[in-house]
Amino acid sequence: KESPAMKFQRQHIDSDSPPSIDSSYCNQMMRRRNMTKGWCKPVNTFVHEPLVDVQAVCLQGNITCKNGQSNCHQSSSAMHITDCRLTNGSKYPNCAYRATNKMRHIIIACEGKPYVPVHFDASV
Ligand code: DGP
Ligand code: DGP
Repeated sequence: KESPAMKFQRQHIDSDSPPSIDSSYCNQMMRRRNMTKGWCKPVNTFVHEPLVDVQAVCLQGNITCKNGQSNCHQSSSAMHITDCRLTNGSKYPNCAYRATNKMRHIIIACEGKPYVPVHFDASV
């Protein structure tokens, strides 16, 4: 079974793609990474940085998550991310996304031993 840590990597890590991306990126990646099965996941962020750099965020600034849990962490550096957002007219099973490239501090939730990323909360 897929662990929460593996699920985070599937949904949010894309280290090898270039920082600049067009709209077809989200349509392809949301499908390839299994986020368009059963429904269209409405908002999802991909991080274009090495996995170890994202894992290291679990040791950086501790903040409260949007759900009130205390296990979120904000990256000390800005990171290359792509924000994928479902378009207004999009209807399952035809999930159509808009892609926006950004340089932002990421906020992720971490859990477990080892303490690793399990959820993408926001970017600022
Ligand atoms: P807004 O930007 O106001 O439409 O809100 C979108 C919210 O989604 C914002 O709080 C950040 C959050 N968000 C961004 N990427 C992800 C993601 O990959 N997973 C989850 N669960 N939330 C995300
Ligand atoms: P995402 O939120 O897009 O990264 O999806 C990962 C899963 O994490 C999803 O099933 C929702 C769940 N989740 C939402 N908020 C939190 C949180 O604060 N902590 C943890 N551990 N999981 C969360």
